[in-house]
Amino acid sequence: MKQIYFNHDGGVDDLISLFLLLHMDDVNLIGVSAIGADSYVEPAVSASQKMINRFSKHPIDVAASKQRGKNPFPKDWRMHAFFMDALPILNETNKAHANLLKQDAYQDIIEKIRNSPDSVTLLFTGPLTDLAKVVTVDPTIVDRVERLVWMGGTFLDKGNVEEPEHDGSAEWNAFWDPEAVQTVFDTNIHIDMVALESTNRVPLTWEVRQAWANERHFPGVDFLGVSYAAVPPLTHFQTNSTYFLWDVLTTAYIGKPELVQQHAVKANIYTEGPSQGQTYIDDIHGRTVSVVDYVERDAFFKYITDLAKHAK
Ligand code: AGV
Ligand code: CA
Repeated sequence: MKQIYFNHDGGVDDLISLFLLLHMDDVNLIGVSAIGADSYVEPAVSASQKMINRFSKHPIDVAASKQRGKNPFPKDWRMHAFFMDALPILNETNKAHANLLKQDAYQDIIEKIRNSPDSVTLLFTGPLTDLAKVVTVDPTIVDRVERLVWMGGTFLDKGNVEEPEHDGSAEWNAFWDPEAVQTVFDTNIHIDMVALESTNRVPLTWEVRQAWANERHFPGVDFLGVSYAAVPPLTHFQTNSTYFLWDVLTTAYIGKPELVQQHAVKANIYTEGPSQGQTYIDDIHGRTVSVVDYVERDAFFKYITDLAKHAK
């Protein structure tokens, strides 16, 4: 059993990641927290609780983060968490399995890692702000961390940030809080970075929507289709709002690592100026990260759709 702690930021693919994690056989989900980065924190936390109440076999409490980033996400994207929180499938009457914790997310992460008998894999599908706080408050915690699996960063020329005063080279989770990435890079935690190199291979397309529609008699597949109906697909060409299955790929990598390929690089990050949030190769001062740079696209979509079919 893999011991997983999941920290996310409330987007559609973050919440679908939680849904899929709850249906993986060899995963023991020891904790969940949400940060109001690509979402507002209240609906992100509330939807997480409802997801656990609806689909988890055992209780898991949820912590909210009070941390703030440097470069805010567009409001339109942050609104998706309200849509997810309102979905009927998450609002049936269920046993209350997931309490809202009083402590801040970083305190919950420290406590859950400390109390785990085995070392813990950290799954982060938003900015690294809470983890940076964890390692700053308690630097010895890294000895109990198996590794970090993070959706973030890219070494491609083009990232996915299109904002005034920025050159477009960064990925959003890194851009929201570049200093946090630097703080985490400065530890010796093993990092698997699910970068845009691999997530660019899994856009939401009409073909994917249609495949889910065709199998909507499975409640879990219908849930995928309804959730992703909130976001724009790739039709003719990629735009700033085209949606990819960024976090779902990152989560699928936990459950089925054979889906991807990766290679090691020495990485660094710019924390200031027009390239802030850009991760870059730095053979002299960089730290080693394993970049997930390829995914078997069809096998990936089959894997997540099959997992969703297990939902009851
Ligand atoms: O950069 C990808 C990250 C992922 O964690 N997020 C969305 C995923 O949850 C930010 C993001 C980039 N482009 C977006 C994003 C878009 N077009 N819509 C919403 N979020
Ligand atoms: Ca996210």
